[in-house]
Amino acid sequence: MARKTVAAALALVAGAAVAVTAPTPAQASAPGGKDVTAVMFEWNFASVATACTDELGPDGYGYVQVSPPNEHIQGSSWWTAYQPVSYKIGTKLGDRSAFKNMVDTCHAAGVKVVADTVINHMANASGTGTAGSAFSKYDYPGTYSAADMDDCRTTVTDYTNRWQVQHCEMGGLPDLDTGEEYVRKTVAGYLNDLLSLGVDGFRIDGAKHIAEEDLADIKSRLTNPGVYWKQETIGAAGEAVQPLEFYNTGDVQEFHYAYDLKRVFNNEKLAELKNLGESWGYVSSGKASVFVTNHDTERNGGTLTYKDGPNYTLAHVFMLAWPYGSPDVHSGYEFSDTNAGGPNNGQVKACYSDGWKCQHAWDEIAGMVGFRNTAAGTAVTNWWDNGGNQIAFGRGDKAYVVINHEGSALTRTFQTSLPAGGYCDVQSGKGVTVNSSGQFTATLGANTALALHLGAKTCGSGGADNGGSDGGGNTATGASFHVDATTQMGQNIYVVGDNSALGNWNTSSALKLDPTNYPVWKLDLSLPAGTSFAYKYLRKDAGGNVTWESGANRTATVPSSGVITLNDTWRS
Ligand code: ARE
Repeated sequence: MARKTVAAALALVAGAAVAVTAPTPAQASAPGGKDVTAVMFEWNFASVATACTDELGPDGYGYVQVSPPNEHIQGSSWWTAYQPVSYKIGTKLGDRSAFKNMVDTCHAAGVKVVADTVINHMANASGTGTAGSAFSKYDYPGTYSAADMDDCRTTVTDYTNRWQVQHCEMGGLPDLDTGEEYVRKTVAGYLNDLLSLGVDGFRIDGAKHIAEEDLADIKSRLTNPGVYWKQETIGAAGEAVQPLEFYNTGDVQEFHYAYDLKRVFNNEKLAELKNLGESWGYVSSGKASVFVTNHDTERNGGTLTYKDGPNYTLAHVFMLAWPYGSPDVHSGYEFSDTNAGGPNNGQVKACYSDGWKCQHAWDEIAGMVGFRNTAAGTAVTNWWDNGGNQIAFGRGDKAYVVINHEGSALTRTFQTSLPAGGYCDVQSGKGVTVNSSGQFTATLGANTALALHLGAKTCGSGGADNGGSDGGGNTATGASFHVDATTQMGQNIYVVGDNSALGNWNTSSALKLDPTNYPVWKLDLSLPAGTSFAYKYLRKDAGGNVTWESGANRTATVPSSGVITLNDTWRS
């Protein structure tokens, strides 16, 4: 199916008189050794800044992408952000100084900033924008007037018609005449303003609705014409405008990758993923921006969403482990109404509160960002599959991942190319030992993964679990801690107790619990059968300040076989 798509695309490109554009430095794939972008959809700028410091920087994300920062129509729906009124920086997400502070804070945390930019069209409405500018349809005083709009004033209906796609109104939104000098200059002025604030890259919204030569002209006017540039070109089969045309200006979002991950994870076999990439008809890897879901497709059913449970989580593990394209991790919020904007006007008081999903911080996803950075530049090695939904592969001699997407456990000795030694499985936080032949034996529960890389040799104090290094990722006997505890942004819950595995009451050796199922924090710890122990939970803030829960020490005893499950509630 995908192969036919590209054949059709190539035929169309060959047949159409594709305009030859001015040479512009093309930025191939997210530059720098760290190519994962966290897309903080509808997060306000102050909350993005905090996330850069607390999570995105430490986890190794190279980029953060923010929702459109320019003035747009007012309203509670998220899509108001896609109806520009002016290019002033000012929305419910924050003003110019909040934006600048966010860029500076993210840079200090080692994270570059991509802005979602809406430059194809203006607002289909009248009123006052989010920064106080009065406007009406086709007239945006101080920015554009009716003369700057394209001549076609009807909605795009026929996507096989190039002229219509690039000159008429997408969804009824007044289309800017980007062939015009004043419009090109004004759009470039906006992008240069963002560059002056320190922005490192742009997602070009609706790129396929703009002629590539117009984009190339605009890009050539930038103070940094080599800026990272990621275009929403989509590439639907049979359409006139296809992603390949946009290579000259930058990267293109490969939507088929996300559609195919949904199909394979929901209905087919992971073993098929063995050659996922250009041979599936995709754009070339160095030009591809990929994702499991984005803000449109999580609402229109095109891709997996957070509602798909382990299929969604494991698809992220695969995407981050697999060397194709530059991945975006969409971090959004729960919704039942597809129009609903971000909770609290974009303020994230704490991850996993008020509906914020914080996918970027899920252990299974965040742990794979370090894996990807370590594996950068290496090829797939040691592929194994069971012909069904269990796969494993290495990345050179740097990393190795196993994904068990069957409904039952997988126990196996895996052959890697990793150097012998101890590793931390960044999925479970448990220790794994690779022997001198590059092998390790492990048991993975149904719908779980295991991932090892040279950058995570030990499960350190920041890891999810410091316990049992049993060489196989198994917890034969031990304790499963669960504590219901509410926290603020930057705070984490730890457990500490009266034996060495539990840190001997030393708060700096306390074990961090996993908030994936917030407000319930969880940790599985290997302990010898029959161990009686005392323990208590504590909270640490971003500065490392410790707050103990109140009351007496808790006690428990590990059974002679299996695990004791402790269901506790934080005592404030
Ligand atoms: C809103 C209302 C509309 C109304 C319009 C104008 O919902 O009912 O007509 O305003 O008054 C987002 C929302 C839209 C919203 C818009 C402006 O999704 O619902 O419209 O903001 O507020 C096409 C484009 C592609 C675009 C998708 C949504 O090619 O570029 O449609 N995606 C981007 C963003 C969107 C955003 C916009 C563009 C607009 O990611 O979030 O819209 O800035 C085939 C084609 C695709 C086509 C698709 C859907 O698959 O191949 O190219 O995508 O159909 O038509």
